[in-house]
Amino acid sequence: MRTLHWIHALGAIPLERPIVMGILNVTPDSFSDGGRFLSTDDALRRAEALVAEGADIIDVGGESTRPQGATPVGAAEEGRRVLPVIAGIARRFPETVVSVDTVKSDVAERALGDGAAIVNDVSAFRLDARMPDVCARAGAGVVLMHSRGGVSDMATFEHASYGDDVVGEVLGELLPRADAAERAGIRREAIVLDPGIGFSKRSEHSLAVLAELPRVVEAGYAVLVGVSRKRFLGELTGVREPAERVHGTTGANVMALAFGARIFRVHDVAAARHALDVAWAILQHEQNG
Ligand code: HH2
Repeated sequence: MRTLHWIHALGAIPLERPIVMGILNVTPDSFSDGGRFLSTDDALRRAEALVAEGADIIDVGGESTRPQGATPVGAAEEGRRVLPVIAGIARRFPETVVSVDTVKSDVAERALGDGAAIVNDVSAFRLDARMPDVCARAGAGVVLMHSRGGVSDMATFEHASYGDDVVGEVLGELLPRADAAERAGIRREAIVLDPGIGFSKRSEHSLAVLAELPRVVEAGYAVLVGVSRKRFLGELTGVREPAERVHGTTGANVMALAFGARIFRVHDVAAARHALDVAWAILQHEQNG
């Protein structure tokens, strides 16, 4: 059965249309927008713009996983960056769902207490054993993303070795994480799988995952993709500057939608909103017509 709603701590998001998750990095070092929204005021102004452009969810992160080898931050510093922003968004934009992009249960727990409804864990609960319990108790929605290694090397090629069946390996590592989450008490409808584009994956691995996305969708969980501005798009298009990769991002998102993804994590919300809504209308017309 296909999941029709994504259940989270404060309600449910209908998945009968593409859902756009706007990225808000409150970090000094993120690969494409690091340092731009470090103060709470700047971050809240950015959140307002993301909402105006049509974001359904705002994903607030305080620790970069940048490909050039990210610097891990402690839970106290990460909390100091993201918590005032999460509380501010929850207060000012009560209609907007907030997710926290963290691998740390302390940060997730405090974020859920301050108004976040979803925990986006790029390690799929590999790096903090308390994470499933924290999410289960809060009734949080969760994103379980495939990666290998720790925060500082998961977006590098350090662990990017695969045999012939990249998607098979990704699913082989990701599905046990979803099983463990369910065993900890997280409802199946609260779990979203993300194959982790660019995480421990060279361009050919990211392309293989996107081309075979229907196999990820067949696992029976809603699927999120995060292609926005990523390195493989730069390699395919020759666009070196990440902020200028919006057209490549759109191409990958539209294909992922056609292949069954329903949630799209992006920096450029208006472009994704428009492109995905138009592509969705065409797909629906095809199915109904
Ligand atoms: N990608 C990034 C961070 N978080 N979460 C999910 N679920 N899926 C992704 O693909 C994903 C993610 C990396 O992008 P960004 O946040 O722009 O960069 P940085 O890690 O440098 O902050």
